[in-house]
Amino acid sequence: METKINNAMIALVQGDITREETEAIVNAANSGLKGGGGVDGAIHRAGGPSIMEECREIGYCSTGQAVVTGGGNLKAGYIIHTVGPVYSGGNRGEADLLKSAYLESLKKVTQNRLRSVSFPAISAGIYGYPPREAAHIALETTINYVKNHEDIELVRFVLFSRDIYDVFSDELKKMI
Ligand code: AR6
Repeated sequence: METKINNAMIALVQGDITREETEAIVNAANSGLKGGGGVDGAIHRAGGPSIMEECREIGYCSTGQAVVTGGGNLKAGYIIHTVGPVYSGGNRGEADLLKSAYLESLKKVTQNRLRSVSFPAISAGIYGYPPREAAHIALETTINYVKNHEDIELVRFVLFSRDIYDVFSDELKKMI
């Protein structure tokens, strides 16, 4: 499904983010930028070794922050690596950290003068964030951002499974 908010199309699709053609894609990384499983593993496998070389040079990214590398062999020219929180019950600042991961990623889009970006469901896999809460934070943060930033024209949420796609579309329908 998709909906227009201010100057931006917000689109939800089921699929593999490594195949996206937006100018940037976001990676759900870890603080050491060392690669791993999930979407992080898929991006490094599909994008080739130049991405890891750049990650090694950058060295570290705190939870809730974001760093940028090139896209290697991917169609996207930029990868925004952000680190979502590990979910441990919900009383350890997880919501603020997840919001910050989306916000800092969106700021990187603006700072690099890009107009389109694709996100995975940050923290909703290995890091264990409850999908519905994760979807709500993802969509609310993005909608608020594009309301104030006309530079962004397209934000795609690329959801890997039907289940997570359905949760995101339920939450988006409630917000529009
Ligand atoms: N395209 C889009 N989404 C994907 C893809 C893909 N190719 N592969 C998985 N997903 P996760 P996290 C979905 O675990 O929870 C890594 O080891 C997945 O189904 O990738 O933030 C990092 O190095 C889920 O819905 O990220 C960190 O150590 C969503 O992407 C840690 O995992 C996020 O799941 C980060 O955990």
